Amino acid sequence: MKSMINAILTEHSSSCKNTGRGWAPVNIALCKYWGKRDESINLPLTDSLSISLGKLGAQTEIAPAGTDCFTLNGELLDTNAKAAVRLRRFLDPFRTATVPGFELKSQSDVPLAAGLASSASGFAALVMALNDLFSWSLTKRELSILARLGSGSASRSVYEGFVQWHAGNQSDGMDSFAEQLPYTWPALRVGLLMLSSSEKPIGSREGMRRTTATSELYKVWPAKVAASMAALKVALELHDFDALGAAAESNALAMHATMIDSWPPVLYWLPESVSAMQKVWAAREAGLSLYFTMDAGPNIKLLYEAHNEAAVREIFPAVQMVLPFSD
Ligand code: 2P0
Repeated sequence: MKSMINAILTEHSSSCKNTGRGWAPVNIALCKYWGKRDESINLPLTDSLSISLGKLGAQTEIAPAGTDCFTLNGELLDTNAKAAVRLRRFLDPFRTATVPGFELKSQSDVPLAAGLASSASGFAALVMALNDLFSWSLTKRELSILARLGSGSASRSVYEGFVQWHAGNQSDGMDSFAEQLPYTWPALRVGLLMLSSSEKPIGSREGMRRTTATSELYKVWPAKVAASMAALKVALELHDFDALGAAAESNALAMHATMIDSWPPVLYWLPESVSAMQKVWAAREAGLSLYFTMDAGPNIKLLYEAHNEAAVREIFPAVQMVLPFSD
């Protein structure tokens, strides 16, 4: 990991300011990242495609310090907390003789570890804050690669709008980065259904490991991703919402099928998740253009367009509506 970071940073001059700041959006995958070809530097087995959630994200401030001190959402992290260990490891390659530690404060708009991509916006915001602190002036592509080292999906949170993460095939990971796709969809809405905000029982890393190691169904996952990516690109090109929603929902269900096919089984759904899915399907039967996607957690993300907001709220009164293309 260190050599990869050096390869990027040797291209840029560095000087340390008093404070660095960064902000990055949450992203939701319409074609999922599930499975790694190299765990140590988060290299995925397949491409993925996401939508960033407008103003919903993470704000991070970082300053040089003698020893590390991390505050997440106003709470000081215990040194041994899982998140602290992960942050410390991520920050290790960036320490110098004059900057041995970091004081980090991060504020996230979504609950941590609830399957709402908090690590994606968190690590992307952190990399942006480091870029500001050390005045590196990194390109978006370089920021995406560094964010990926913290959390795979963070590679996509460096951008707004629709984003494709190229899996790449080099072993050094220098061709595995995300790029913004040239499409906008102002009427697109993402509806967050928070069914549980407790920490998920199996983290994504372990879930992916188990799926790739034991699921027979996972063998056809790369073909599913290829089909989903092609369908999503056509839907974006034609601005066809039903095609977009169907491709996203089908991709999410296929990912969950591979999880359920793992041994021991990985099931993130709660009874409330299934009940919400059934409501979506019933609404669709009745003619409403409403779809969903789900990640490594029980929460549901609804996909619909602005003109259907009232109808969606009638079915799901607690929905939190997000405008991915708000300005
Ligand atoms: C995604 N997920 O594409 C998929 C769908 C969850 C399900 O990216 O181990 O937190 O840090 O690379 O990025 C969650 O995985 O995993 C994720 P790591 P990450 O959004």
